[in-house]
Amino acid sequence: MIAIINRILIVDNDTSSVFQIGAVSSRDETIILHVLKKSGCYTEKLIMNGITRTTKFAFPVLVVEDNLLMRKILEASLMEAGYEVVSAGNGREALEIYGNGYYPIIMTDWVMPEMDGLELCRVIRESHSERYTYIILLTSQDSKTEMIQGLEAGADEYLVKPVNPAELTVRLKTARRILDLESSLKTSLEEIKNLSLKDSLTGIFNRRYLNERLPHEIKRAYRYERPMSLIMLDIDHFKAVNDTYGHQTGDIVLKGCADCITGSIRKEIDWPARFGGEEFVIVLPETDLPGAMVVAERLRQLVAGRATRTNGTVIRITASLGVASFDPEYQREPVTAEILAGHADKCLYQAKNGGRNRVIGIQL
Ligand code: GH3
Ligand code: MG
Ligand code: MG
Ligand code: MG
Repeated sequence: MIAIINRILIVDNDTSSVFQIGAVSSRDETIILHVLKKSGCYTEKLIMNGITRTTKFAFPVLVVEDNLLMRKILEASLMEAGYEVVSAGNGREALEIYGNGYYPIIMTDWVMPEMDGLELCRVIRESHSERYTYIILLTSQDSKTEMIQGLEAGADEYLVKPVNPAELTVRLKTARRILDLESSLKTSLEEIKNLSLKDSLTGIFNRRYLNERLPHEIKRAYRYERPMSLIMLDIDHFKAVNDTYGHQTGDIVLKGCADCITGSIRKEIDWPARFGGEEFVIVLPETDLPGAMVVAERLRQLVAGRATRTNGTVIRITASLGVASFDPEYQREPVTAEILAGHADKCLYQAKNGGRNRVIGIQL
């Protein structure tokens, strides 16, 4: 396949390699990220205004072998194939190296002093590390019993010594294929998990996430003896918005309100969630009542000040807010997620009864 993107020619018909092409263009400069995955290395090309910068990344392999000569031969074959090699003389040394960085592929000898290959396999599998490590076990005998023992210990593959360089290359290709599959599966699972914790209309966290995370946030406040607050926001007379303009327009207004909340809080620290219907919760770690009241009042003004324009009409809404705060240092009764949310809800109810479009707060 030949494609021309902004006068830069990309040729992609090499069946032995996988191309990943990402192109971003701006007005008068062209940036093309061109990643080529070969057997042992990644090549990244950044092309900007006709100037090409190429960066080569080698794929790391941890080689564990006590025999120096064997180790040197393996290292040479792997480097020849384009891999970056880090070596260890036994299982214990390998674990130290493994503990300081992620190695997607480990190629280990079986018989070694201090810790042998089987034990190394077991320890790595028991560590339940977040990312998968593909383990190739090197054996000196081609016996079924040894092979089964190795695979049972957690190895993915075994190679009989002396290792044939061509076989080594194809085994590593298999390892890369499995690792690629594992990583794309993980990405998909993360995406699914994210989707299950986010509200589809507003894009912010849902009630399920709130229920899961709020108790942890409270525990954290107790552990570090830091104040914490929770705001509950409910749009005033929202039923009337739906009744007057239709449910679809109501959805647009709701989404706008969520955006308004997200845009007005401290990113990475505070987090909002859709509690249900037209109610939102904002969790404010490290925030005492006066601080939370400032945030809530600013939010009230922002919601009241914004206008949604659809089909030639301008829709304005207001919201009522309840705030509940606690400080572990002065807290007599232990606070739970239900207690904190319950108090914020009571304040919200008072704000509604007091005429709406207002903030009421309580120190627990
Ligand atoms: P109040 O000031 O007392 O809170 O009055 P309200 O009308 O906002 O409260 P009420 O609980 O009577 O009505 C809430 C409305 O929110 C009714 C429901 O149809 C609407 N609503 C809930 N979820 C959604 C949604 O996802 N989209 C839209 N468009 N409306 C929703
Ligand atoms: Mg050995
Ligand atoms: Mg309401
Ligand atoms: Mg409501």
